Amino acid sequence: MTAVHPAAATATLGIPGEPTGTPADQTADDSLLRFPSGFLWGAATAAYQIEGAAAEDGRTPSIWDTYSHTPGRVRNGDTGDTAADHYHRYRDDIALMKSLGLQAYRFSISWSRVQPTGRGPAVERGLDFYRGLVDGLLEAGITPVATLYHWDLPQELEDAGGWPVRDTAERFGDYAALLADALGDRVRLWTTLNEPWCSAFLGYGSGVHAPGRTEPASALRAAHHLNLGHGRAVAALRSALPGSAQLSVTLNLHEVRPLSQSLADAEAARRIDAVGNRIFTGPILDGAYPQDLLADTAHLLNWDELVQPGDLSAISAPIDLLGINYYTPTLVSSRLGTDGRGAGNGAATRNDGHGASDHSPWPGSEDVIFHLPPGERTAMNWSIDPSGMYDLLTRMHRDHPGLPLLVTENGAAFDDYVNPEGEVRDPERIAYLRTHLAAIHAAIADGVDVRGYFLWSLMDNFEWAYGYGKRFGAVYVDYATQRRIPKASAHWYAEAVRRGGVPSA
Ligand code: IFM
Repeated sequence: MTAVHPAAATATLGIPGEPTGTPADQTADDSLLRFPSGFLWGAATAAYQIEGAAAEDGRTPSIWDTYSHTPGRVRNGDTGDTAADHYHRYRDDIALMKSLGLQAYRFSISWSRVQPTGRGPAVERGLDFYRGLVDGLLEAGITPVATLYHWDLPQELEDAGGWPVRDTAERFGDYAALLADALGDRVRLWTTLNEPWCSAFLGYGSGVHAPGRTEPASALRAAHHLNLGHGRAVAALRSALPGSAQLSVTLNLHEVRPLSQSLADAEAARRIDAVGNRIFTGPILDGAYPQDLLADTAHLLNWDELVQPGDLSAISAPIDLLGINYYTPTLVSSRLGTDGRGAGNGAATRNDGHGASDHSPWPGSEDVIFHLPPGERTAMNWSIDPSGMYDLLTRMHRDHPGLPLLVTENGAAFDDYVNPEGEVRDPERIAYLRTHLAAIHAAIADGVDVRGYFLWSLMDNFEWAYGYGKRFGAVYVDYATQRRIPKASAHWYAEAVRRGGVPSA
């Protein structure tokens, strides 16, 4: 068992515990929606999106290095080679977080930086970067939240078959053990995977993410091996970390809504819920793949061969928190059994909001049509609907009572710019954050156990296939100079953190 590092022992770790008080208790100021004390207020980033230093200190390429360097894959030919240069500027970035009063920072670890090629011993220089980052956070009084995997598989592991092959899950377990050893004395809150749906279905289904493969069966196989990798990582972390460590996985759960009350549209929603959500919550939280998912995809692969004895008990090892990323709801209808309408309550689209491709990221459910709901959208063309946050949180609480939830990502891209006064005014983002936090507050008031909120993102960064064109940050990054300019939303969020709540209107 790892001993506790002195910096961690003395720091206020802000580990999400039982919230004390409920929003309803705290009505001293009616204009403020006050969150329970102990609610953790943070911001999130991911390694490939901000670090840069792609070839420094022994780091080897990940699938995202390969993908972004492949012409035509990423808008404008952007790559993560330099990104926001966080690898060299992390001390300043910590000071910035401290100045904003952030209580927690969720970051991811680049696998190929700490274990080049994905196998064998760790590289100390790579680990030293994360040790320095975590120590700096602890010294600043900011709780570090480490995500082991945010989509950047070492290229050598992809060359050996990637997530569709079982060995990758075993390698992930080894990698987790190595990190528990290196950082387990100072990081208490761990997330195994970020959004495995994207890794499996955008990476191996529609191909709009690295490694860019378009193989429906491989996408399903990848999903199972990501689940298994999560289970292996939980086992490795549990056996090495102090009992106070808290383990989680982060899912981008889809708040799926049928376009109409028709049976066909309800069936479309069921299918997307199965292959978008329950393919992960089923095995991880309930110890089984849903029967309807198995039936929907039986023509694509033999699940009995894929899922080996012992897999489901490994995958369903208890976790302490479930991380949920929510941005926008998913509105669907069925091509079958309808009148072939295109518009209805919103324009029908091949694009489900995850990037256009001739290949579906929904294996077995290619007949589902996606719709853009009317109303306001972000720069990603994602509809703005905080009711989706409320509905998703209450559903997860209903389906998995007793499991604390953490909103590990939420935020919006807008077309931000620096005005002549040198400021970035982003009232749309402030409205987005306020209404989504109000939705979380309402869920808590209705009994949902939500322990914290991580704004996506701390700063502008490499938005995957969209490159640097989409800005999700609360802090603006001028990529030419790497100057950081807190947007109006950063100041607004700092005030929310300071007051422990958001204005009611
Ligand atoms: O930037 C991404 C992040 O890497 C994962 N969740 C969604 C964000 C916005 O698209």
